[in-house]
Amino acid sequence: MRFLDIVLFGATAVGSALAAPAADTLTTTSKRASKFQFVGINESGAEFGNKNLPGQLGKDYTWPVHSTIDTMMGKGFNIFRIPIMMERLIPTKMTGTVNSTYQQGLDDIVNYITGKGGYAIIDPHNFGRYYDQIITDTAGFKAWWTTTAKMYASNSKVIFDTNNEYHDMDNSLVVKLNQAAIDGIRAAGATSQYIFVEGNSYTGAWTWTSSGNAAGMGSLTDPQNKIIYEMHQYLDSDGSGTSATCVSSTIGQERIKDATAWLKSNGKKGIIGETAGGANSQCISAIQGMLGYMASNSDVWAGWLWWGGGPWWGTYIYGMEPPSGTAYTGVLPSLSAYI
Ligand SMILES: *[C@@H]1O[C@H](CO)[C@@H](O)[C@H](O)[C@H]1NC(C)=O
Ligand SMILES: CC(=O)N[C@H]1CO[C@H](CO)[C@H](O)[C@@H]1O
Repeated sequence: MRFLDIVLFGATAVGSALAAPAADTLTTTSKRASKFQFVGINESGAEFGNKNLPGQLGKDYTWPVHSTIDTMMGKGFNIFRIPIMMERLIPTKMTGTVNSTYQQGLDDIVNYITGKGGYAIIDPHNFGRYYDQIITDTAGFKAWWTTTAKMYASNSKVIFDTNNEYHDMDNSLVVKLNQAAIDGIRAAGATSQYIFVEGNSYTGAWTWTSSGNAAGMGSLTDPQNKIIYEMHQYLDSDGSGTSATCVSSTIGQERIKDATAWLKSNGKKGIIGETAGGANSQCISAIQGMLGYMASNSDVWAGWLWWGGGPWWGTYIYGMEPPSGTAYTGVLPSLSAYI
């Protein structure tokens, strides 16, 4: 999902911040029905209010809530993507030092998730920009990642996502930034973790070839060989994830065919890091079709994550926050076979 939506929801949904946490409690960890290694949710909050940097905790941004993690792990989810702002964690310059207020918030949610045996994805939700400028300083970007990865070097349940949805940049720059992140993470001594890389054009699966990502992204190298290609796929007409209407009941599987072929012919692993559709029968069929197709190609698809959970979404069309989020009540009950 793009900046505009985050700003919009960040501005309008703050009222619910004071609502009491969901009463759901974790009783047992559900048995996983699917073959996927990772099934999870994007947990928004810390990237909200991103026009206000650094911003204030509780006013401009918040952190995902522990009880939501409990509830969703109880339903079988095992991976949570935590969008953050690069500028909030390391302000002023990418080679700088961490802001301890923000770091404590990140540590708290990451350690909570991984302490329960889940995976936590650290997702700089920056679209390849730092203070709104396209990042061209690959050495600075590498330094940002070395500083960040050092904090989690000993936690193998952390996953590093180089950046959310690069777009409108040179494809070659996107490849260089991904490689710099990989190099920076490994240089920090973080050698056990998966690294999720993302492509240009909002890392869309449906445009993986036409955008040019297919031409260059395959050349990324990791001495630990733990790269997973994170692609995003929404099922509305322009693929932007802004409508509750899906193109057709078969659009999900159609849109990831090309990327599936690329993963197979290049011997790579992929994950759908963001997907969603409206709470209606056409979208539910489209999502089921896509996840079923991924399950039958689980040699290359490691899993999927819904967009999105988090305490401030309110009545958002794709809201996956318990107990009353639109997708939590209207879509999730139809997805149990794919978790
Ligand atoms: C650190 O972050 C907090 C909010 O997370 C902010 O209030 C504070 O101004 C920041 N400090 C610096 C030096 O950026
Ligand atoms: C829709 C959306 O924003 N999904 C995010 C999941 O992580 C994020 C979300 O902010 C990236 O954009 C994706 O947009």
